[in-house]
Amino acid sequence: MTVTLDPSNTRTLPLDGAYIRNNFPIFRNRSSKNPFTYLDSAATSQTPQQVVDAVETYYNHYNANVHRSIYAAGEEATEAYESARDKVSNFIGADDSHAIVFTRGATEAINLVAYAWGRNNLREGDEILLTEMEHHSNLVPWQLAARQTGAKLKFIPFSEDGTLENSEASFTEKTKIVSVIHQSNVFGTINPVNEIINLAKSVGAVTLIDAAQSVPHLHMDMTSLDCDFLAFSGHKMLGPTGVGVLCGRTELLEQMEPFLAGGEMIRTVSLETSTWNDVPWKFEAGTPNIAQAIGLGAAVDYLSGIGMETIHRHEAALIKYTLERLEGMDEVTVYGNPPERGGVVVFNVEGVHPHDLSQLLDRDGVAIRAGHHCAQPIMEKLGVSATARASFYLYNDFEDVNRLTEAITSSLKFIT
Ligand code: C6P
Repeated sequence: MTVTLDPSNTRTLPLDGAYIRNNFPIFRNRSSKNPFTYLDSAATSQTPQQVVDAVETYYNHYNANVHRSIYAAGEEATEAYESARDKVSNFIGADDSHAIVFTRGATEAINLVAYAWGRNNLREGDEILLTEMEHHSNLVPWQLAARQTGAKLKFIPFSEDGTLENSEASFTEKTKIVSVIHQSNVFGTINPVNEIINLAKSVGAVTLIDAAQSVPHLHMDMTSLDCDFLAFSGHKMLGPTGVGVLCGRTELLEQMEPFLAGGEMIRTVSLETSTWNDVPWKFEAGTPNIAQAIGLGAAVDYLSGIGMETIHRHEAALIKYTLERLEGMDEVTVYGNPPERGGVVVFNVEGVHPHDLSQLLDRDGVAIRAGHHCAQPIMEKLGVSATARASFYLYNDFEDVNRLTEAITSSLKFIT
């Protein structure tokens, strides 16, 4: 693959963003006066033609329900749906001890555990250990579980640089579940989850990793990570919206009561009672998001074809360059400076509200996120109500960073 040089020709990127963008129809379709500079992949990534084709092929050639249709199209649909499950499992290095449950997204995957595991395993006085940098999706479900069971929430704090503080003291014999964000959607911090999982194991706690921002960007190996649950979303890793994954330890999933109930998740039903299907189908009530799961399978093929380590190195080079450019601008404040980070940066520009900044940048074709990033407790600790955020993926390059900083400069001129 060709490489992209930065404007001063001193650095190269592992991937050629322009070449990769050719696979993504949106970059052709949206370019007008300015190229579409998409810097919001942490919210939702763009979709390559290969994923669109997989979804279209399902609808055009074998659209039928799964697991219940005894005719060729239905069997093809079941085969493609189950093959997507195998692809996802291989992609994250899961072995037989872990099962892949398709959900609507990371949010639903975490709610599934908080509800179906929490309801039967948490008691008054137990501790649920989270960090202060959780996305609302890994905070609010645990607030509900605590309210329902009498368990207590505890938090590992983070410091000014956006890294977790020494967490050892937070683990006690009362800790029953440790649920932590792997890569922060605000600071980009890659948290030391191996260390956290080991500490959790030492007190006999169950572990959940919110991998919504890490599975799309890092090489993941469930066998060595060895957490009990891992949650992530398809739409942040080139897949369609409406599909996500809970990878769970089979033994725990078998012990858990169902989350949603209805068709497909049962083995037998009488008027009075029911028995449950095997894991993972016990947790997939009703008709699943078939096309979306098949699309996720195609996304995983695409990412594997490029290589997760290459993608991570690409984003590391981009974020390094971005930080140099932003830190050179007097009006810009960057929040956090974690040594281990992914391709995400949050910042504010003096005198410009992040929402206004986002709108002004949009005039130059630059799409960033502005707001609290579904992490209001982080904003509160930083003492701001909102920030701007730029996030990168494999289709970005140095030109995108230049367009971001140039657009910030023109916004400042526009405001003053
Ligand atoms: N963060 C962001 O712009 P869903 O919405 O279920 O696909 O993912 C929820 C979620 C869970 N955990 C983390 C760490 C996340 O970053 C997200 C989604 C997006 O930061 C949308 S708010």
